[in-house]
Amino acid sequence: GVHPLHDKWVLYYNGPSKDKSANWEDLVKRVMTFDTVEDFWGLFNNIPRVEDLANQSDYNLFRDPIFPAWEHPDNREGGKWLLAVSGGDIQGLSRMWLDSCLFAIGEQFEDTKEICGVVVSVRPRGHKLCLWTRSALDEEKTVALGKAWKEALGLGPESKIKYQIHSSSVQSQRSFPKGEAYSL
Ligand code: M7G
Repeated sequence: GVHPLHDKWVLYYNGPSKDKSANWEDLVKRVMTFDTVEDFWGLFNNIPRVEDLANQSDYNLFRDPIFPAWEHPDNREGGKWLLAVSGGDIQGLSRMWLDSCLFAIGEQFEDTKEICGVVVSVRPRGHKLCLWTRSALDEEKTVALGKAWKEALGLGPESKIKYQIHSSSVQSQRSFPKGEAYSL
């Protein structure tokens, strides 16, 4: 049988660009939309694994119709939980990317619409895994989500995650500005 998901999800990819004048948004390519568990696995098993991506690549999995940009209406009041993963641990990054995808599409979390998407960024100088959430100023919801995500990733108290508000990224035009709103 087919196992429907609660929502439609869209996978986007953006890779390294030689064209420095290119608009960031234009580099973000829609790969596929799906709304069943089976189509998720079909997609996942047929695209390059995180281990095989070129440096500077990102996969973004977002709830339709949210575009993975700070400026999108569903992200404008949101932010992201960030887990830094050491450059040498590409296997760990790959496993936690899958766990994060399943965490998002599985809708295990009771306040499920709070999750906008998940992003993996392959950066050999320091990989990043992010959970984008909708309501940055709602500390209770945001912290509860961060805890649930850490648990889904099997992270212990020694692993720290920090939360950054998208409006600071808009202001600084940087994905990872200094400072954080919350940490866990
Ligand atoms: P990144 O690849 O997320 O960070 O963003 P990193 O290179 O530090 O690993 C690189 C650049 O892409 C940013 O400095 C922005 O110029 C642009 N960029 C990334 N994101 C996620 C956005 C976004 O949501 N909106 C806009 N306008 N630019 C972005």
